Amino acid sequence: MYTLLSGLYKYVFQKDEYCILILGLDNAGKTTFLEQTKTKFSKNYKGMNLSKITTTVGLNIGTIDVGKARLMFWDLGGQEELQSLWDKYYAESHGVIYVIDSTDERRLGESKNAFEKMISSEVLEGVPLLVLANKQDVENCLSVPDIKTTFSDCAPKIGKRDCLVQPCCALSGEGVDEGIEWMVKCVIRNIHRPPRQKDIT
Ligand SMILES: Nc1nc2c(ncn2[C@@H]2O[C@H](COP(=O)(O)OP(=O)(O)OP(=O)(O)O)[C@@H](O)[C@H]2O)c(=O)[nH]1
Ligand SMILES: [Mg+2]
Repeated sequence: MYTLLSGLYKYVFQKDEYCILILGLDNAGKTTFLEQTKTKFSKNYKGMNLSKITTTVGLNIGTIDVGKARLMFWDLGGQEELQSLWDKYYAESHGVIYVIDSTDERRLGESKNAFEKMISSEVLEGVPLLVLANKQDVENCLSVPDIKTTFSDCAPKIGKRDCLVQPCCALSGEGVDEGIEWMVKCVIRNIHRPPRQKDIT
């Protein structure tokens, strides 16, 4: 009877945990996106003032529950010297959210290079990629087709991975729910796929 009840309890309440990395150049809006996500998806979370967010030097973490999935976010600093730390987290991650500042055409090539380097890592093979075209509230910003054109030569490296380019405004929250729901769907589906290369010993 105890086993039956504990099994039932686990079935109803136990969450499957997934680690999601939030990457992108400095000033892209990663920490703002994380705070907005926590505010939207956690009932009792009293969000911080988004305008008070400053550049990330280490990492920020956050957890949300979406249905039976628990997403644990690692938001890493995007400054050039901090990008060398990104790959230390790849092996643990089930998904990557890559944030782009759509108002910064000048640094779009730099952002593409950092993205390309990241997806070239074998450890991330098969991991879903959510690319956020952030700051869509700003007039004359780059559109999703503009960004897709610049990133188009990454397609062979993306390969068969799930990949979505989602327009978003981390400040207002627009596009955040769509992005998170897509990621949840992908990581759950991925769990039922054959193991990634790194898992084969
Ligand atoms: N207009 C606009 N500004 C945004 C948006 N999202 C973030 N910002 C602003 O962009 C700046 C950088 O945001 P952060 O969240 O600190 O960026 P980050 O990617 O975490 O930067 P690092 O921690 O340095 O890697 C801040 O001034 C934010 O208010 C957005 O959707 N629209
Ligand atoms: Mg930050």
